[in-house]
Amino acid sequence: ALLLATVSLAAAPMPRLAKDKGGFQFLVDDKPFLILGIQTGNSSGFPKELEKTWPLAKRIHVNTVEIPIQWQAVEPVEGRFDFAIVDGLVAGARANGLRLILAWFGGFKNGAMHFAPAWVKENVQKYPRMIDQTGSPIRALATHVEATQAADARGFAAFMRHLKEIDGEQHTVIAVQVENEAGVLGTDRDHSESANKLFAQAAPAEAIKALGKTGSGTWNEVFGAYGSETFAAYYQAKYLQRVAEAGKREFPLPMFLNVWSDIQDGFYEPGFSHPSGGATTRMLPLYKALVPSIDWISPDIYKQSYVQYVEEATPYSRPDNPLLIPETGRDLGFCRRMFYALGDLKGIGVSVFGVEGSAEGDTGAVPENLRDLSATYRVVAAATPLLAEAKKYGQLRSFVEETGIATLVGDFGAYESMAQFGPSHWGYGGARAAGTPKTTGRVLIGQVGPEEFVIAGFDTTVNFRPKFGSAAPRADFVSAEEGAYENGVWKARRQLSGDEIFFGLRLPGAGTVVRVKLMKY
Ligand code: N0T
Repeated sequence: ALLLATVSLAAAPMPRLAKDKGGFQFLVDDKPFLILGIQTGNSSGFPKELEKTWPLAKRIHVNTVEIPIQWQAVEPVEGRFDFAIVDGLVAGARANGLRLILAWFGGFKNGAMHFAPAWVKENVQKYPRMIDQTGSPIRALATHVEATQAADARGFAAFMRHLKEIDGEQHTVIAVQVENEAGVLGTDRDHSESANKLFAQAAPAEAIKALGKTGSGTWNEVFGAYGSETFAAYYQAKYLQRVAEAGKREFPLPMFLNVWSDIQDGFYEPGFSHPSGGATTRMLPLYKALVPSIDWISPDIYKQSYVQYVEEATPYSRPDNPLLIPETGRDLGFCRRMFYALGDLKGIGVSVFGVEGSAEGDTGAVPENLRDLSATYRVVAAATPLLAEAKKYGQLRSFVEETGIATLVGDFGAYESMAQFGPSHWGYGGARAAGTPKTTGRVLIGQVGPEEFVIAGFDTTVNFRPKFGSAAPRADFVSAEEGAYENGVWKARRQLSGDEIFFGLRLPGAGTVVRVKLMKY
């Protein structure tokens, strides 16, 4: 018992999800952790490639780097593993105080199979490809084939076993992505002889139930126009569960799937507008039922329109699924949209794809094209423990400027907030916000007590008033403390008064975090 106690003291607690009133928290070292990430390019998962990326990541206030692990690189010969790459990546992250999410690029990578080892690619008898509607093989592995499932699962299990050996105590790696944007591009489903046989059979009861259907019959009979896609999703989900389960048995880190979703400018053609068989918004209920070893399912979001961004993100924020966006863009628009993800949509993190190229010709400064991202991550990181508090309290809200939207009102129990973007101008009824020149306004407001709030954002003026019906006619700031969390400790920089609060609390363009106490009178 004594020995056990010593061991458990030495080991850091497992990263894990916890749930409270306002949604999920992702806990790392038992503390709320917002994933402020970057994801490296598909072929950058080699220690030498990332030497310049680590310092860049730190400079732009990233806390987590997501990196692909290529199946073909770690199992070049069947059954012979070489994890030197993984060791090098973990060492690189540790030396720079960063966390990792490693992505197992196994048999599925955006509807294709380029990361499978040569011994899989070349042995089409043993590891057959899917067949398209015209009868031609395509560059995706058939999901229902036992040998393929077993090979991918064995590779992933070996990877997780190795991770446990090198990182089971320290947890530099905080989560693992299983495959990448699984599904098939180029066909609605596998049309091989063996797949056609399965497709002609009755659809399994668990699929029918998960998608809220009743009755029985073939896939087409039960799911109509969605028959092929549902079939593809069912066998893809089974494949992914097999792989995830094998890895989880070795080392139960949080695991997730990422999705190329079906929100594609109104086009809907499974296998063409999006990979068929992935955990799209329509197939999500099926996946939630079929992949118990997966802790959450995540959309990759590259939408320029905030309406589509929110449309794509919202289905993945559910009582049984925390929102993480493992791939998104870096520019100001995406830095604004992140505020929807981290506030109203209760997200546990975001990760920007493919910025490591910005480290080329590194001068030690923040590259121009990463300025907005760097500022955004700095401000959100400085507020993280308070944002977590607000989530516990059940009140964390997003207020984001959009073209034509310069004022937003929020409901916080006894108080109402008003966020205004840009200078005011006079119109009927008084001062109105005019919007900022580059649409930079964005703020997270979290309530951490009846009269206490955290406010983190950019280019916004924030006011409060008592909610309609309150006995007190006015609200005011009792205090407004600007500061930042450093290593979990709030460091106040100054009290904001006078011009900084007279017309409302002013958050500058550079961004800041303020703790305020209010009163009604
Ligand atoms: C992503 C990335 C990477 C008609 C693309 C996005 C990453 C993969 N796929 O750079 O390859 O590994 O997950 C798919 C975006 C679909 C947009 C479709 C527009």
